[in-house]
Amino acid sequence: MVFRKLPGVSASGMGLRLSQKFVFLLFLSGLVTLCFGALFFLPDSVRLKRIFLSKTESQPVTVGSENDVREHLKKGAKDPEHLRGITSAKGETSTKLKALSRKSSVTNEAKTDKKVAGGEALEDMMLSRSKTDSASKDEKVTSSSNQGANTDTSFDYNKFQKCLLKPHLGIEHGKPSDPQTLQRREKVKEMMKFAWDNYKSFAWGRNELRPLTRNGHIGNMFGEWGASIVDSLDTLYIMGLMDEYNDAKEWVETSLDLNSNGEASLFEVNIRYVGGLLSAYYLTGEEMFKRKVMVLGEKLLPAFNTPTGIPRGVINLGSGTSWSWGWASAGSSILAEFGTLHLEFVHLSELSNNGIYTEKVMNIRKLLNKIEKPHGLYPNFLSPVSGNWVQHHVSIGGLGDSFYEYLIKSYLMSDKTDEEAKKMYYSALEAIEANLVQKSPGGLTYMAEWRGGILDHKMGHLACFSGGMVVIGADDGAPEKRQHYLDLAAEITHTCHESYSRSATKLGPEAFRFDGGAEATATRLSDRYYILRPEVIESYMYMWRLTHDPKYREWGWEAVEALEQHCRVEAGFSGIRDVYAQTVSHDNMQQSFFLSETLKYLYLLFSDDDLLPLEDWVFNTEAHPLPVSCDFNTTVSPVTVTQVSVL
Ligand code: DMJ
Repeated sequence: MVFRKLPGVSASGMGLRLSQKFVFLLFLSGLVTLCFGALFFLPDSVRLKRIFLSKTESQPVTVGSENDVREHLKKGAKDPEHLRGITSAKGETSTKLKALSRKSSVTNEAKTDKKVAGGEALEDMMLSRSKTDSASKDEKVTSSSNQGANTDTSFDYNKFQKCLLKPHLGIEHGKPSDPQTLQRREKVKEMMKFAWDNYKSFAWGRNELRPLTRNGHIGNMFGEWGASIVDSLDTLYIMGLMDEYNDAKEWVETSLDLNSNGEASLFEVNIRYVGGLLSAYYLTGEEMFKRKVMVLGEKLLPAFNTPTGIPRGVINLGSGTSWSWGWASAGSSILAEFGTLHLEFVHLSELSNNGIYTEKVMNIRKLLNKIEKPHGLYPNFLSPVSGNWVQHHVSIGGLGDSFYEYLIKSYLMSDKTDEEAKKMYYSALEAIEANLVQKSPGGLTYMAEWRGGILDHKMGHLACFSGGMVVIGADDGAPEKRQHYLDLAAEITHTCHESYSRSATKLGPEAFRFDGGAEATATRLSDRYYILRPEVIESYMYMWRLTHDPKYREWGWEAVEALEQHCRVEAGFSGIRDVYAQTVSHDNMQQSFFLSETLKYLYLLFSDDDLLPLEDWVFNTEAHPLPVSCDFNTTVSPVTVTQVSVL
């Protein structure tokens, strides 16, 4: 823009007319706003961004209101003497709900006081405990970095236990009377001991075992915190491997140093460590697990500091800085990652007596509920800045999978009171059926992937969890659809079994196709590997529990035999590179999910249903059992709601 000096205009006016000055100022302020706004689009690593936006950059824009939190936390207020599911949970006012209602009259001033008081209460509580060295280290961090996350942990474990229909009764628990099934269960237990012993001998404290080279693997996804140990705690415990469990517990107590500042996937940390520690606490009542998970939960909160409150994929656990995966298009966040926090975060709120965790995940839920969905489907990539979809790729396998799983499990874990989760789940399933579910020429039902309206006729091993997902939700959909859902679940599980039985090793490939003449087989070399994944066996376990069709136990046993024959090596279990090869080549990795999921689901498959009954427990996506919500009359103080705003 060119400014002309006008006759008769003073120097102080810089020779500009009033209207020109106005336009100039407008231009300047526009420029400043533009530059500031551009900072949000810079990667977090850019120094300029850190200087200008540091911690205050992106206070999450919380979509959820206090009502949403309240609604979500609503529990079945039941006489604890009654069995879950017999007394109606709905329409009654729970203790927690009452407490939350009190909260609505709390002024902002009081909220601030409460935050401070919460911090002090936490410190008092921490100080009054006898602590191990490592515990006190962690707790100091909590006190100094307290963001108001942890307040009063008045969770009453004994009362909680009374809520369980089938409390855990030790080593004999779930023992099948049928000798063959018992023998199979013992075999799975032996596999777990073998996997564990080798991990302990060669990779103790590392994330995973490399069984061929007999050393440890750290990896960059899970922090540097002995992932296999935390992932195994509950499996060892339910199998009655008590010496091994005690070793694992001792390591967590003395060596799980949550102060280490590694970079890690928020999703992986949540499903493996938060899930693993929560389960260990709920199963055993060991307060140490609760203390650890409270510290860890708080370290995850900064990941939500984005303009929408949708967390990014990777977090530095020391600084709290977070960023998106380099491979995620346009700095987007991944549906299966930010959509797989709900179960664990609700329990973090439950144990800490602080609503902030629930608030974070309700915010995500609210955004996903509101946003327009192509054909009712949820694409896999979403911008944490704008809250819009970035690409229209939809999949029930990788990138999307556990988001759907967590919708139905949120409903089940809420003791069937979380109506919003229920509605979202069944609408999503309807859209999936309308757009993705296909029948192959050979009559196999599968879930294709969807790219902007075009179907890719491929199904990943990861998508095979969906047989289990559909069957656990079969009962709560529309009554006329019950049989249909049971059939759909059985058909998907059958297809996944076919992907195993059509290979030379009787183990399934990473992805299999239904085009170019293929029927449940991998056509690309790069899809032929098997890395000890659990999803197919997971569906067998749920199908067995809900139908008692003996074929699911037989299919599970086929998998055991194949694992023994092809994946067991001298020092542990290893994935294989090509399931179609007669002579296998091992990948030298014993994944931590093999101990937490694959072997646990097999053990449950060969146990009676009263070992972790589905009425009492919901398994997180890493197979860590979390209890179904139950009002056991805890004394609950008001939840601290720190951010309430609308997108
Ligand atoms: C596990 O870590 C979890 O099941 C996750 O949801 C996706 N897949 C792996 C195992 O395959």
